Amino acid sequence: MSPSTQSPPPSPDRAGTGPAADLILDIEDPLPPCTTDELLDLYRGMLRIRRIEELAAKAYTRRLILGFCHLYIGQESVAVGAAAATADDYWIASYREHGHALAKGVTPRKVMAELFGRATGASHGQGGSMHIFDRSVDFMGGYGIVGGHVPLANGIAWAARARGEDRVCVCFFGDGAANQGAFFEALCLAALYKLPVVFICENNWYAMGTPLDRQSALTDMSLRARGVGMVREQLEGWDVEHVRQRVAAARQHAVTGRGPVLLEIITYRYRGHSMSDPAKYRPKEEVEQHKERHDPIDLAARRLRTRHGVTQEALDAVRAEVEEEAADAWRFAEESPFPDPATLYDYVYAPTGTPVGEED
Ligand SMILES: Cc1ncc(C[n+]2csc(CCOP(=O)(O)OP(=O)(O)O)c2C)c(N)n1
Ligand SMILES: [Mg+2]
Repeated sequence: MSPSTQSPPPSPDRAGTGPAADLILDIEDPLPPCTTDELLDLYRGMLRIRRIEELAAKAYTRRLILGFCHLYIGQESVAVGAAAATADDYWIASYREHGHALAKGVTPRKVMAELFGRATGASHGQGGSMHIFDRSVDFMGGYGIVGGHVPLANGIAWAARARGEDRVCVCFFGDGAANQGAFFEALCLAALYKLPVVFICENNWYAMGTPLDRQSALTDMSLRARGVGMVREQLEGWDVEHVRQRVAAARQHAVTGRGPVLLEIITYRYRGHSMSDPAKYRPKEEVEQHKERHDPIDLAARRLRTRHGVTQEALDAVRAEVEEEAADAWRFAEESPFPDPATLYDYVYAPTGTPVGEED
């Protein structure tokens, strides 16, 4: 490049000039298509989340689960597709995180026991539905403050890079969170420092009862990346294989030092915002139509039958396995003890002197 065509370095004189480039993720699908066994695994993973949450809803109405409870039903393809691309990475999520925890490998028993508030739960029964945490699979928690965990993803990614790990932090949040201040600040710094983060905005079109077009003048949430110079992509999330591919592409971008990526994945929740929301703000037909057209579990089952030649009997066998696993998780939770009240203040701060990475 000749000196005359080189752009001058940024300086105070030039501040604010020039349009921000729109950086679209330009990595093609990095993985070969799913084998039959891989797709069956994804199908199993999605069914597992759905059945465990259906049981959780039942337990909630029987008052075996108390407090808040936000179900992920309908969105399963996002967490399960992402897990297939980032199994060994760090994850962090919001309060709608039962599905993410299960997809990342927290066992159904530990998840259900946590929902029941029992000592055998992932967070010793002291976190509950919104605060499942399991360091053994690097599931760095669910968080209740909307957008509040997004800056934490930066810290996790910074630490991973400082330790020389070739790993990213995958950060899940909602469309509502993408309107929150901490989100903007975190995005800005992640792009500046080229942190290895894959930000996944799960756009389910609602923040509590408010549809996206009544929360934000901009409804393409991936465009939030543009203002901070971050790479972005928007995709539909019904097809678990497609999610797996695009998250793998985003991961490849982030882990090779090219900086973070904002993926906006369009999805839909079938239940109310939480167990106490009758969801009167949207017509029933909207939900029914969506299930009919885009249910991720039905879509995977259809593909397994038509493209992979899997029989209905084989799919039924997976369903039966998942059913037994969920029933076992309920039994385990119900039979487990409540935490000892003497442990009430445990796990709030890391014990003094605990080396980083060795906390409980
Ligand atoms: C800072 C903050 N403001 C408000 C709330 C109350 N609140 C809880 S969930 C929620 C909606 C968030 O919607 P979204 O980010 O789209 O996630 P979704 O529930 O759809 O998964 C709100 C406003 C909160 N928990 N924290
Ligand atoms: Mg939402």
